[in-house]
Order: sequence, then C-alpha cells, then structure tokens
Amino acid sequence: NTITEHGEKPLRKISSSFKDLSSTLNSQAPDAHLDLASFSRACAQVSPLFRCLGIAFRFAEMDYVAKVDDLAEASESIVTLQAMVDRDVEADCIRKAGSHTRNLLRVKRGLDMVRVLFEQILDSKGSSLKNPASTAYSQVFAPYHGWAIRKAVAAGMYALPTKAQLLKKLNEEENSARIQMQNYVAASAHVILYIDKLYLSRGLGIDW
Ligand code: 1PW
Repeated sequence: NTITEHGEKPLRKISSSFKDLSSTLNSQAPDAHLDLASFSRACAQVSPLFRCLGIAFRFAEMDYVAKVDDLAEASESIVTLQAMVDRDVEADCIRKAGSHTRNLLRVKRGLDMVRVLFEQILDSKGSSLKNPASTAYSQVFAPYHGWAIRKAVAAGMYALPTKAQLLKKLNEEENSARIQMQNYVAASAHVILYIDKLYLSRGLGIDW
C-alpha cells in the first residue's frame, strides 16, 4: 500500500483542509465565499480514502476523482463556488450532464457520505465497516441511484476492509484517527451546509 509506505497520513490532510475551509466560512460570515481552487484541493485529499475502502469502490473513486478534476479545471478561470454556480445558471446548464454545478452536487454527496461514515464509525463498537458504510450509502447516495448501482454497492460492502485494516492503510492509531474523524465531521458539516445553501438560495434544489 503506497500510502503507508510513504508514511503519509491522509486523515490529517483531509481534516486539516476541511478545517481551513470551515474557518474561511467563519471568518467571512455572513457573506462568505469559498475559493474554488482551495475547495477542489481539499476534495482531492479525500480520494485516497475511497481507495482504501477496497476494490469494490474503484468505480465510486473514479467517478469522484473525475468530478473533482472538473472542479479543479474550472478553478483556473472561476474564482469562487458561487461564481461557478451563477455562470451555470446564466448558461442554463445546471442539470446538464457534466456541468460544473451538477458535478459539485455529486462531489458534495461524496463529502457527506464520508461525514456520515465517520460519524457511524465513531459511534460503532464493532470491527466491521459494513454497517457504518451501508448506513452512509443509504442515507446519502441510495435515493439517487438506480437498482443496478445499489446492487453493486451492496455487493461491495462485503469486500470492505475491517476497521483495523482501514486504520493501518491510513497509517493511524485508533485514538489519532478518532480525533481526525471528529474534526472532519464538524468541519465538513459546515462546508456541506454552505453548498446546500448555494443551491437552495437560488431555487436550484439539491434533490436531483
Ligand atoms: C464509504 C462507504 C462506501 C460506499 C461507497 C458508495 C459510493 C457510491 C458512489 C457510486 C457511484 C459510482 C457510479 C456512478 C454514478 C453516477 O451515475 C452518479 N454519480 C454519483 C456520485 O452519484 C451520477 O453522476 P452524473 O450522472 O452526474 O455524472
């Protein structure tokens, strides 16, 4: 596992990037703006975690990475998340396949799924990730996925690593992992709420 070999700590990177985003939102409230480049960099930090969840989640990872890459590319010409959404509103392409705003909604769900997954792991006593992951998936993604994807994900739940295997891959001890997960849960909730408001305040909806 390349992550462990390099002694990297992906959980720390994830939680510190989201803490930074969350404090940007705090410091500028109530008229906060999120910088698209920082946001897409933070989202990219989450990809190694998807990789650690096993071969069955390769497709989830590929879809997530492609959408984060699209946001990173958009950040070369667009400064904030807000400006990006407003441009798509003007071009009337919000729900069009591949639009930045549609990709952002999917990426947001990826962040939210990780948030629920961590919450569930923090709450669970057992060594299996099956219940935490199933709960996270059914809360966040299942309502938007057809039968075939839901079945594939359910099959993938049997190939998840155990909690101990995941910690090892992430190069963390139980206690340090707990702290990083708690940090991410709090910080990401803030960022996710901000994104939801971006859509809801423009009447774009978030249930599609
Ligand atoms: C942490 C527990 C593990 C659960 C992982 C579940 C991940 C679920 C994501 C699977 C998505 C892979 C298939 C792609 C689906 C796309 O059709 C869909 N993308 C998402 C993220 O829902 C919609 O993308 P589109 O049509 O806007 O390009």
